Amino acid sequence: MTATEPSIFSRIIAREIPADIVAETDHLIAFRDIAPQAPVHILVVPKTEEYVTVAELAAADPELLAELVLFAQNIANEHADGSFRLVFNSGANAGQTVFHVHAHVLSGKLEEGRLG
Ligand code: DGP
Repeated sequence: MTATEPSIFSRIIAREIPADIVAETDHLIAFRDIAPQAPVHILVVPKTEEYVTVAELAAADPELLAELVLFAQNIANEHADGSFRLVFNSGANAGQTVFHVHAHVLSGKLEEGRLG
């Protein structure tokens, strides 16, 4: 039991709030972003909310990070033509708004001025 509230993504993982879930493994979940910035915009999220940034995840559990990248590729194969951008916003000044590490899987043309 932690002192802090579960993240919004933990609440999606627990099915406490709805989301368009497209894939799930023992360690990861993927669901469509609520505010898509590309024709395919899916978030890949470790089920643990122990890590806030991708660097923390890389340092603590590189195998899980590798699993996340391969899972993202599978999602891009299934939902697009296999090409994709993988974006991790790290820190509030970089646009991170949910402090539970997650990757944006983006495919197709991005909206003007968003995410790069
Ligand atoms: P970031 O800015 O990198 O922290 O991205 C957080 C993303 O999460 C943002 O693109 C919007 C998305 N998001 C926030 N709340 C929800 C939610 O309740 N459901 C879904 N599907 N996406 C959410």
